[in-house]
Amino acid sequence: MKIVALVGGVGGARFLLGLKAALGVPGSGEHEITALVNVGDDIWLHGLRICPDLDTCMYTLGGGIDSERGWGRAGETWTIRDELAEYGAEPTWFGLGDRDVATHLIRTRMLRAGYPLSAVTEALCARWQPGVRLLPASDDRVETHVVVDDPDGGDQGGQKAIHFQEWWVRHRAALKAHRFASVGAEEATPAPGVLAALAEADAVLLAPSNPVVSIGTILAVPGIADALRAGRARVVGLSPIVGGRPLRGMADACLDAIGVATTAEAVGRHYGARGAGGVLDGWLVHDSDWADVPGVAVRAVPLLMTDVEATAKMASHALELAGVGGA
Ligand code: FO1
Repeated sequence: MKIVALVGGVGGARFLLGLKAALGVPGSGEHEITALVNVGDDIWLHGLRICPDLDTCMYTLGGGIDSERGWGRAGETWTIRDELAEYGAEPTWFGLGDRDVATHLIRTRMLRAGYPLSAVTEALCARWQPGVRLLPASDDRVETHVVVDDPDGGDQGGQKAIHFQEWWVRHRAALKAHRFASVGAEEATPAPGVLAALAEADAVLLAPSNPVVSIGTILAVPGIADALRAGRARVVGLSPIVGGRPLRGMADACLDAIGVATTAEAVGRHYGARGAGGVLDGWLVHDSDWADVPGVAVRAVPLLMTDVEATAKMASHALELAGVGGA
């Protein structure tokens, strides 16, 4: 079976661990997982190209992640970060770990040599062997920027656009977000292999990632949402909202900004039914929630990714709802 999953960072990576377990990947090779990974968080810092969601997936699946933080490397040291701070080299609010910097140096060197991000990711994954093909949603820059109240705007009520990472890491999403912009989306195309993977998929899953700045930003790449709708595979999403709250991160702040309530039902309706301009055929909500999403088959199952086994059960439920059966 060929399964495609749209994923963001921490939640998406954890989901992929469970999906691998549910399908016994890598194993006898009859199942193949391709992850379409969000690139909206990517940022140039200190001359290096940082790709948080690709790296979180690569490290998590390759066994190098710091599972406490959910990003960056286990056993990390911070000498470079501290030395940069000693020079007063801004920004100091984004911590680059020493081991992590090696990844960014390889990526930056390859990008500067003209390799597309998808080729860079493949080269980095040769070391980490994630067991899942990691594809950036696009090889083009499609960066998420957030329009916020300008903290220095005084009483003019000024607004300004800042990079998602500044909003997320420096301000902890505390600045009210008015809207999100996927800068570069108009000119972007899906990375090589993305449309083919969607065309050949037996099932497509939307991981329980942030619906706005992870799944939404993947669907903002021209051609990807249409490919989900045109594909023969059923599309099943898993709600990242449980009991009216996001399980991690600050999805509520993002949903507020686009006027979507922080409920499993509202997010399901936001993704929409395939037949009505949306992308969903099925929607999994946590067993304490319910959702009525017209045109979409809804199932309530446990959705807490407490460990790989629990996540594997979620993935199996999603695969069943997608009509390809569990493991
Ligand atoms: N998140 C933080 O809250 N603080 C950081 O200093 C930080 C550094 C960082 C470095 C590399 C990387 O790949 C991720 C990093 N993150 C950090 C997490 C990152 O902001 C998030 O993982 C995603 O962008 C949102 O999912």
